[in-house]
Amino acid sequence: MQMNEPVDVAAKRGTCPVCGIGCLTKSHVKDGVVIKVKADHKSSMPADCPRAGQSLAYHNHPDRINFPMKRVGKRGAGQWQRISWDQAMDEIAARLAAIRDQYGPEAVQTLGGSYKGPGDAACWRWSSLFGTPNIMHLGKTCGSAEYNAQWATYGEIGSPAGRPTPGVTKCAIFWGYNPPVPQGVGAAKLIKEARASGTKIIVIDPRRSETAQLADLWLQPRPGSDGALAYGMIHIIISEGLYDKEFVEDWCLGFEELKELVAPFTPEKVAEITWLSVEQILEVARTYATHKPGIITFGLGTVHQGRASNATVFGKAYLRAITGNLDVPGGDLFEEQPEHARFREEMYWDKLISHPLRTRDNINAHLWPIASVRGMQASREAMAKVHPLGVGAAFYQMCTSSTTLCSAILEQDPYPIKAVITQGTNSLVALANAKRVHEALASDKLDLHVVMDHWMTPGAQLADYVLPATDGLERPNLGAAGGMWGFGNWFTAAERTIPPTHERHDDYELWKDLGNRLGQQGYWPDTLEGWFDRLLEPSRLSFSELAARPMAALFPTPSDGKRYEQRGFATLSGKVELASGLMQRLGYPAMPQYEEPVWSPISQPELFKEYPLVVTAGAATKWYYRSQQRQLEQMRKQHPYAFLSIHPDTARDLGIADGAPVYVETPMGRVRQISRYDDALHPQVVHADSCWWYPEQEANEPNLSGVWESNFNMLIPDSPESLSFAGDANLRGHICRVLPI
Ligand SMILES: Nc1nc2c(c(=O)[nH]1)N[C@H]1C(S)=C(S)[C@@H](COP(=O)(O)OP(=O)(O)OC[C@H]3O[C@@H](n4cnc5c(=O)[nH]c(N)nc54)[C@H](O)[C@@H]3O)O[C@H]1N2
Ligand SMILES: Nc1nc2c(c(=O)[nH]1)N[C@H]1C(S)=C(S)[C@@H](COP(=O)(O)OP(=O)(O)OC[C@H]3O[C@@H](n4cnc5c(=O)[nH]c(N)nc54)[C@H](O)[C@@H]3O)O[C@H]1N2
Ligand code: SF4
Ligand SMILES: [Mo]
Repeated sequence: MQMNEPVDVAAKRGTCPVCGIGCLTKSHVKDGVVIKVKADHKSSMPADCPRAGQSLAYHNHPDRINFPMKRVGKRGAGQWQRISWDQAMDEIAARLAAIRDQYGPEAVQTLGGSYKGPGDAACWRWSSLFGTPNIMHLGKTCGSAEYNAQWATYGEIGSPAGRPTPGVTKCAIFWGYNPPVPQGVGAAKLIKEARASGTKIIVIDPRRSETAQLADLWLQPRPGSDGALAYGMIHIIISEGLYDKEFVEDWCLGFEELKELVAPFTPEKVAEITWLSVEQILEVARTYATHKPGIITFGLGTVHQGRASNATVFGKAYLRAITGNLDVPGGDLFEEQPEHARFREEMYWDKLISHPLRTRDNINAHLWPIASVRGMQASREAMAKVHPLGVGAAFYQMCTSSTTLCSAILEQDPYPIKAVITQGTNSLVALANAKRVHEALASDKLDLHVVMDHWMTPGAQLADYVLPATDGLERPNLGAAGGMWGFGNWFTAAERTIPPTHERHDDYELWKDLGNRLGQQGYWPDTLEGWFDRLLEPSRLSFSELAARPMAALFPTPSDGKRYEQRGFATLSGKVELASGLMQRLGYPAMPQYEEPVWSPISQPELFKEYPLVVTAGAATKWYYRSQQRQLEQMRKQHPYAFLSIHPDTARDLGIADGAPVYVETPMGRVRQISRYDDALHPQVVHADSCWWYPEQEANEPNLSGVWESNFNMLIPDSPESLSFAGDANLRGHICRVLPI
């Protein structure tokens, strides 16, 4: 022990408060105050996370919201009155009851964004019991289309974390996915280890990402054109006879239709669409098909392309299937149902939703039936043959999109949304067409808007009530996003490091307290720990028993794969449905045609003359978790502004110096960012940081913490035709122009 270390401190386990990943920590607590936080090295997440050192800065920051507040002036005027939790809960519950009685329970929408811990699952539980199918969570912001495509094709999802097995996996395609940023140095190490063991590492990404820097083969497609590449690869694999004939024969339906679908996608044609070379396209197809087993990862880059994602995500699913890579060790091994916890049971929507007033499906159902209660039920029926609960897909896909949320508020189309409860969404910053989101949230047509957060976001400025949430240090956690979202099968557990400070409450308590005032008595254990006990019942461990283990985690039973040989695939036919019966039943084509994004060089050739660059926006950055942590000085020092990365030749032609302010413009307007030269980009492609706002600026209307200054999402369309078949926004891959200021 060092001489100057306080003697009465004890290292306590807990959860890192900085982002929703919720890594385990060890903290020193003195007199009830946390004085030092370190990573718990037994945790699966890294001590190397660049944000982790900021735990205390985050927890103690003077701008944190610490007390419930009620709006007393006009929406957005910044006039607040401090009230008690009881008053807030009584008033909010009374207003929700009135809205439910007048408009039906569907008129209440709950919003959650990126993964934030146990609040999300508590929110869905509440929504089910209240009777509203209108929830939004990372199923939309992180792109549900990719999982839906897999569920519609083979009923399960393969290696969602995208981790190659060194020595076994022969080829790994990181497609629109950059694990060293979201998963840290551990992921980079694994990729290097796999490569050293002989795995071919392939990266498909317009940027020279951290993963691209580790690759054997790196392809830089034009943002938004990945669907053409996928169909081109299938074309090559079929025409060169490189597919797994036996697996296709025995297990796949719709192979002839697939052949026909991809026939036009010759290497030459694909090269023209994607700005790749014919040689690259041939090489990626042949390498993947001849190095087995192989994986193709999930990726935000491929699922944030709106309607262009349809061919991309189905194309990825077809590739995994026709090469025989489904459910094989080292390939796309299927995740098993979570055996330790009963999240899926919690998400058994049509059992829970029993409110007599509820008569309508969610607000998307008329546009994107896959993302509806009807779609969820059809999908679950298909899965039921394989999984007794059969709800894996079901829950995640049922999620409204911001496009219809705005129409429901502003135009009552297809029916009114009158209340929005936002818990951990920075809605004006993270959602597409931010101006329309603003119009909806500022509208008098919205009767009630509640925001629970750690900070006063631009969206919170428009709320009627703002509520303070606990962070990781102050609340217990039953971790691992996968588990809490109803798929994935490992859980970590950590007790609170200290009791909640000020008047911060667990997100869980919001739902419990509203629920108990709205007829849900008996459904809500008194504490979050109590709810965790209930959830963990299948494991026969209590939450505190799990948290007290030397390794406070539950892992899945390892699988040898090929479980389909006994039980079939979790589809309507029990086979891999290249032509999807589920999609057809819901009114979609059985296979999606390739489509360009709404504003692309090919879909808008005339406009492309005026907007001659293509922009992809929002790759995850090291220092921030989406819109978060802009308040923290250390982060801002490292990444002070929204950067626009641009090829130096292109920049110089435009008279833009490295580090100079620029405007990025799409047909919807312009934002200001700071140029950053990147000679690894294609000269006609730029990357814009997304989710930017300036918490240090004036918080009230009209400034709203600088949300209109650099926020690329106000330049992104949200029209129904721009979105994926699941209603996911077209966040990346638009034509744009860049101008010096
Ligand atoms: N153009 C473009 N737009 C994008 C993206 C992109 O790549 N490009 N990425 C998209 C993706 S993948 C996502 S997930 C979304 C993210 O969208 P959001 O989820 O809206 O954004 P976040 O920044 O993750 O967090 C939102 C809020 O949650 C609050 N918060 C953090 N922890 C807690 C908690 O424990 N409790 C409560 N109540 N609040 C908490 C934060 O303070 C923050 O205000 O953005 C999407 N938007
Ligand atoms: N440090 C950190 N970690 C995070 C987050 C964070 O913001 N910061 N966000 C969290 C969240 S909410 C999520 S959803 C996950 C996301 O984790 P990832 O899936 O890795 O998401 P991104 O980095 O947004 O996008 C992955 C890659 O897609 C590329 N890309 C962009 N456009 C295209 C395209 O048109 N085609 C192709 N093929 N690729 C393209 C980007 O350049 C980027 O390198 O990470 C989580 N972890
Ligand atoms: S900031 Fe997020 S990823 Fe980093 S250690 Fe904390 S919880 Fe983990
Ligand atoms: Mo996300």
